[in-house]
Amino acid sequence: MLTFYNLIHTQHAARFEIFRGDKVPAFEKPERANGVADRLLLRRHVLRTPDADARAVMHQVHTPRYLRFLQTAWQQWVALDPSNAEREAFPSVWPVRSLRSDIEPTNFTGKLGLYSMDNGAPVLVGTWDAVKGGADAAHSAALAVSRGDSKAAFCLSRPPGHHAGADFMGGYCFINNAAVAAQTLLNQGAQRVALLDVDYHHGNGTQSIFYERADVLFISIHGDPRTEYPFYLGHADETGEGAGLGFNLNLPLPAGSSVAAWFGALEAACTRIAVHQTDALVVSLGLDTFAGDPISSFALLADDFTRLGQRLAALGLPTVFVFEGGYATAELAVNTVNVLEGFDMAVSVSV
Ligand code: OKP
Ligand code: ZN
Repeated sequence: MLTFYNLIHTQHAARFEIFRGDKVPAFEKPERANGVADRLLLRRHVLRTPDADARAVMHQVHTPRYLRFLQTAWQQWVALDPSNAEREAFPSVWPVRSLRSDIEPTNFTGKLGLYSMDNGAPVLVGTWDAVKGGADAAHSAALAVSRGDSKAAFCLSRPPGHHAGADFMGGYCFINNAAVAAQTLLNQGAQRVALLDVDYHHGNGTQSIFYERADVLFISIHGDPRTEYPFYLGHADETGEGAGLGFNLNLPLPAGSSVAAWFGALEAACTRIAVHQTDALVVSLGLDTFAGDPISSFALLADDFTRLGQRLAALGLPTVFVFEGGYATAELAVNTVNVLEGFDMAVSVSV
């Protein structure tokens, strides 16, 4: 599997998050991607440094005001008080229903809340560089697949991206790398892209970016939002709007669902992708469906990830894998590489 590795992901490393009212060590940490990179090298996969600038594509999936804010947020935070350089910027107030989000406040706290969906994505000194590097990696992977350099490519970066919408961050995410990859495939000539999100959590950001578009079919298998994060999106009745009607498919499963139930949903997803006459596939590859994940409640085991890769390869599509969640750090590398090697294995058998 050809991997584009964002080496500067380490520049975003939140010290903590708020969990059940306590400050706890952040689940989303550099060791996650480091471990995957180490295992890819051990297994003799090729790791490339991203070589393309995603700036223009980022503007196709995010708003100008959001990108402008994110790029300068840290400088604004430190300008408030030089001692803020030692602090991470967490939002504390949000424009919920009846409050306005059309006017950008001048106050930093006002802006940070406007552009956040929760308190799970603190801005740090290296956040912009890390997430820009992630977008470059996703863009580079999609370009490589478009050029036919490789049947499939893997964007290895963190923090993840699928909760980030056109103009907001949240749930550890800032820039929607999977949306960048899908947009790049379209820009390079694909007519129809399918974006399959297999992370435990619904990809609300990705869904919202493409909700009114027919060129990207979004499909997600995830924990039922009635009980699982992100709670406010991901229900089965969300089928798209306007031109996008019929191009959004949510397959929520109850927390605690069996492996068989999960693969049943995967089959439904693959059937929908097959009838879509898809030119290319993006996979939001979250590994938090693993039975041992500390913040999720599905039951997949190491071999199930191999089977997932094999099933995706059977679709026969140029494919870009984009790394998302997965917090059982000790097992994460094996599970991730199992998906990629399951895919490679099935592709080499079919040619
Ligand atoms: C990201 B991904 C605030 C954070 C609440 C957020 C979970 C984000 C999961 N303490 N938890 O989809 O794996
Ligand atoms: Zn997740």
